[in-house]
Amino acid sequence: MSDCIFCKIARGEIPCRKVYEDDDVLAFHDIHPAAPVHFMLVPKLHIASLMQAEEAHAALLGKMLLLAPKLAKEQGLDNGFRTVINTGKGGGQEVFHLHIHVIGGGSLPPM
Ligand code: IU
Repeated sequence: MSDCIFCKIARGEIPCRKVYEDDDVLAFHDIHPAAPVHFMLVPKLHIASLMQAEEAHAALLGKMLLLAPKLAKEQGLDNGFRTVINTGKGGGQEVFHLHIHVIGGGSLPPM
């Protein structure tokens, strides 16, 4: 989607603090971190939210989930981390391009 901010970041049109990139996925630090380490994994393909994810996206979603612990470890989160996917307005989603938050490095309150 041409006017989606995360699509623009994924295309390199808007700068980000990159954590990881391959042909399918970009990871970058959140501009308003909720903890000492807070980055997001986004698919380069525009999927508005988890509600719009389909069977055809299964491998992509699996790849993102498996990247989360790998990148978290690279960011120093040896002791664990939290993953969050806000979905839809009712789920607190603000940017309508699917993303997985990876948060850690401090003491997180129980959910
Ligand atoms: P949410 O799951 O849609 O609520 O989270 C969107 C996140 O995207 C939020 O934590 C923002 O700080 C973050 N973000 C960003 O890192 N860079 C941006 O240009 C924009 C939002 I817009």
